[in-house]
Amino acid sequence: MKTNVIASTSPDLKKNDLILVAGAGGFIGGSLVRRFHEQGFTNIRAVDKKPLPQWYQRVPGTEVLCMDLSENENAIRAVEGAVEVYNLAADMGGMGFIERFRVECLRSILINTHLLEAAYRAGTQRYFFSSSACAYNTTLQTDPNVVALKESDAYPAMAERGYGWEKLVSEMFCEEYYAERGMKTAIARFHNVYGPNGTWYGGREKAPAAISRKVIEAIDSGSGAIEIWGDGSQTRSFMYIDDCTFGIDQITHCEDLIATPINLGSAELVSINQLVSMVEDIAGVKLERHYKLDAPKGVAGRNSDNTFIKEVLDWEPSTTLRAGMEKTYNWIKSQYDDRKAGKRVVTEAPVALPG
Ligand code: NAD
Ligand code: GDC
Repeated sequence: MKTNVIASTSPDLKKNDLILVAGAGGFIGGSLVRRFHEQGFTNIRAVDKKPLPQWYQRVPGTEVLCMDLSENENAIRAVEGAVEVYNLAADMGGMGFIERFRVECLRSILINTHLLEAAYRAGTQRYFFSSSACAYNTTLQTDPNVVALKESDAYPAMAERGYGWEKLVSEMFCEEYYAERGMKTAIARFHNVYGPNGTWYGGREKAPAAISRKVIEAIDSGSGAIEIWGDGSQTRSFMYIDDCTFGIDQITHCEDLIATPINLGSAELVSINQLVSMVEDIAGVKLERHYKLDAPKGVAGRNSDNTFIKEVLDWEPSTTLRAGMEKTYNWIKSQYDDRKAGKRVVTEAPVALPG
């Protein structure tokens, strides 16, 4: 089985074909733009609603547009001439965000709805949509000793409130644009993606970055303690960013996966307590653990069943959590130190308070 072969897998594309990446100012979108740039693609349009200073990465030689893609006329402008469209734009974050901003998460449906129609009318040849494991039936995720989720576990549906349902309905849009109109769409259900150049503070961060930052803060402040949401028994798998961008490329260009939702996630299951121990080991410290039981916890357990992706692509995400967390922790530590020294860091878009 191929593991982490970072090679060009976009056979259909000419190097000067226009690729649109929506959400390019964010974590995965920015990394995807960088991947295409490194593969030698010369015509990349990077779009995000955030002002440029808040973009996590800015890749040289790309066209940059700052616009709100929930506005239809902006979506039409964004897809002009695009041969491929990758939609990674959404108002999202870790559990601290999606449990409190469900309306904002649901409103992301406007982005995909407008982009799909605009891409269809523009004659786009491939359209990728970033779905989520939050689309899966939550009644199957009530035990930390979870059975890994396979693609058919999304139905009968009982998705994560707000965010998960938006993903499920947007998946349906992608399926029907192919079934009824023949537009080749691709759908990946990401399982908790982490790595450098992502959100690490401000409220949208997910557990890998949050725990890394909290360990760094504990060391810096000398507090000797860390606050953990829940009782730490919750289990997850965490996928390293390079596996994610490679998987997006593979899935989008696989004829057997057109309009077919597929897991894109690691199968390495860990508890949050084990994640904390791993970060402590990387940092060379042992901390007192304070459990905040009323904090956002999401599901009790979640893992990716990679049977289907191995069968179709002969590949699965395989960067070990330890290897990925060492890179992630070190990057966040450098960001933390830079911010403390008053230097520019990856800035977090302020979380819009409701009302
Ligand atoms: P992110 O927040 O870092 O990036 C999303 C980007 O979309 C942000 O920069 C944001 O400004 C932009 N955006 C939001 N609304 C917009 C709008 N109306 N117009 C234009 N841009 C807009 O998130 P990410 O982690 O990079 O996630 C990318 C995609 O993958 C999202 O669709 C997310 O739901 C999905 N996903 C991510 C994960 C993960 O663990 N990171 C897991 C499952 C699914
Ligand atoms: O936020 P998250 O990474 O999202 O939380 C994972 C687990 O880590 C939760 O049980 C949470 O309570 C626990 N946790 C412990 N301490 C902390 O300080 C902390 N911060 C955070 N954030 N979590 C902590 C995610 C969604 C994404 C995406 C992925 C798809 O849910 O937030 O939008 O859809 O799922 O897999 P998680 O994994 O619950």
